[in-house]
Amino acid sequence: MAERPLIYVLNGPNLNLLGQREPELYGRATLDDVEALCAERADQCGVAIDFRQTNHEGELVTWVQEARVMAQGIVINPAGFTTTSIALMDALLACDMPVIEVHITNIHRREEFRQHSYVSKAASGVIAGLGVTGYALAIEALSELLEAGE
Ligand code: CA2
Repeated sequence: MAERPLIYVLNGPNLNLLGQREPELYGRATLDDVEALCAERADQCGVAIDFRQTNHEGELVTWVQEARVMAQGIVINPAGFTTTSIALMDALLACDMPVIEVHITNIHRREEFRQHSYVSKAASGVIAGLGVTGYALAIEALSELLEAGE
């Protein structure tokens, strides 16, 4: 049987707190729940995932560089690095593969400082405001892009 395409699902700072604080904004699902949701959708779509979270910008950049050689696509919620990290944008721009940016909340309805994303410059698509379902949708979209050879 052919090996399944590998998608890195990367999460930025403070997302380890999901489900523990601010449920009115981010919902009640924990990051473990999100990983299970992603694994289930990946299975249905015939892809494999490597799911990770870090609070460190350099580690996230290193993982993106790793994905460049190990994976066929990236789903990323850059969290607080969305609006600040040129290093993350540069690492993603160096990846010749589809990248989908996910935000649990609709960043465009929130404070102005959340609305500019460096990461979007390197993304094939952006999903925001659909809660953690956005992760599953991103995996589905990415698997379709890979199938179509894009
Ligand atoms: O909506 C999103 O997914 C965000 O990427 C989440 C980031 C925020 O900085 C972005 O503007 C939008 C924050 C992640 C922090 O997650 C927490 C979860 C629960 C409790 C506290 C923080």
